[in-house]
Amino acid sequence: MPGRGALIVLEGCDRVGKTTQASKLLEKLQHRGIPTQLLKFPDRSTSTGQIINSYLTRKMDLPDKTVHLLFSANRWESEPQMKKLLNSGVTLIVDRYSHSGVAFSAAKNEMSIHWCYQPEIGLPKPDLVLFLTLNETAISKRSGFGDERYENSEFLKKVASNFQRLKDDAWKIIDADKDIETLNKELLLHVEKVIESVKDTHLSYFDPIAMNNL
Ligand code: FDM
Ligand code: MG
Repeated sequence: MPGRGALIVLEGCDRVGKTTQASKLLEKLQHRGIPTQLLKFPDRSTSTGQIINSYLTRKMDLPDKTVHLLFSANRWESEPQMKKLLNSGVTLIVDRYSHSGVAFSAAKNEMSIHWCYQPEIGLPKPDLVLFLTLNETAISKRSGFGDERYENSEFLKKVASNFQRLKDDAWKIIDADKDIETLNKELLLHVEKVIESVKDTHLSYFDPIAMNNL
């Protein structure tokens, strides 16, 4: 039995390098013969993803709670496939997941963190969350924001403080202020360790208890 794959999530604020690091991890794991797939949320290619994309690009307005639930539904659309892949031994590298869902929506002050977490209950829980951080100076040196919703510093400060409240034992806080290759090697060490340690365990799920203190 090859055992199950690991669910590995890259999180953090905008422009910290999540997408670059996720595809490099995929490349390296596949090169080592470890079955791996890359997922990205929001997945803008699905039916819910297209509405989310229209919202993010300001082509459509939607009430805050509606958008929140759409982001969650966008993950639920992938859930059957994620479970199938993980249980058949495929490791998933995921670029943003439920933590972005909660941290971004709760930053709008319309919904509590607790409320935002509810629709995530039952989704596969990550074995490892690589949370990439950058200080203000380092971030200001990176290329600027685009024109999507949420791309402004004030809002992202609130998102960052929400992320701090979501940390648990599965999180590794990583200083991303280093060159791409050095950072990727550091991430790969954590990833390989987790792949090895979870392969004979059961997948776990977000549960109501984890968020009791929010
Ligand atoms: N975002 C992302 C959310 O608000 N909720 C979610 O559940 C997810 C996964 O969507 F501002 C936000 C984060 C970001 C925007 O994400 C688009 P990408 O990574 O830039 O595509
Ligand atoms: Mg973006």
